[in-house]
Amino acid sequence: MSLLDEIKENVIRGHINKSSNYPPDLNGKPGVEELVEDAISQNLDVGEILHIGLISGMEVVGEKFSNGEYFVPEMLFSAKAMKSGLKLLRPYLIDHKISTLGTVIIGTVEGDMHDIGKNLVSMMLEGGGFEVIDLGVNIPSEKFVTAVQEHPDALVGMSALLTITMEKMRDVIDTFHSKGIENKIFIGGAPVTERYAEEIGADGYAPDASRAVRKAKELLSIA
Ligand code: B1M
Repeated sequence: MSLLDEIKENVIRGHINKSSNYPPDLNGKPGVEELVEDAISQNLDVGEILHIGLISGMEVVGEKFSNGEYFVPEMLFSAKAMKSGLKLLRPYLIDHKISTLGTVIIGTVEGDMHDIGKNLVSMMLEGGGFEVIDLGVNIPSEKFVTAVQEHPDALVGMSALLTITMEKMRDVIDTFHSKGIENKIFIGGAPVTERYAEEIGADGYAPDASRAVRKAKELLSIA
């Protein structure tokens, strides 16, 4: 099995590191943390570690949850394992720039606790030269309003992973309109589409983290 396949397998199994005793049969064996460290020290491409190792592992976790093979605890272990790998990739995804292209306020909408994709978008935006104000998860409209009042020139990014919480994006946009706030807004997350973005009056949509950087530049008219 290749190192990238091993990373993927350990995300699927939710095995964080050697000292993690979940799942019991992998106790004492290298987990996502050690395997990502190995991949980095072997100079494997960071994009491949991210997409072929970590993200594709998470896709399998989603399928297993959908077909009833996994429940929330298994998803949680996989999320922790994935985060431990992402933490190690962070310095490679962020190339510290001296001046910033602009500020992006980002958050996962109210009722939604998913933050892995949002964190990845934040990292890629930082790597792309933006200052990122990450509000976190479960962010109600009022918090987005307060944040734009503190950063009047900021672009706003919203993430949602649940079909029920994506409707909160509409609420934030409606709140902005009712208060006369004109900051541009872009959205993303697994259930979100370009069409939905148009329907709720968002200024943009990006399907993944790298295209989020392109969209942010486009919305701020940065070549
Ligand atoms: Co949840 N969950 N989850 N979950 N979870 C999904 C989303 C689900 C699709 C699983 C499934 O059924 N197959 C399903 C949603 C179904 C639906 O609504 N259509 C689901 C469910 C049902 C739930 C619960 C309701 C389960 C329950 O309690 N019964 C519950 C809800 C909790 C809540 O939020 N209130 C729940 C809980 C959890 C955990 C806490 C266990 C955990 C999250 C941990 C965490 O984030 N800290 C979790 C996980 C891990 C998942 C899956 C398996 C993986 C999500 C993920 O991290 N993907 C997910 C299944 C799946 O997506 N395959 C699932 C990897 C990540 C890199 O991708 O987040 O899509 P993603 O981000 C991408 C793009 O979407 C995009 O760029 C990112 C990088 O390329 N993107 C943006 C994201 N935000 C963007 C913003 C942008 C632009 C692009 O601009 C601003």
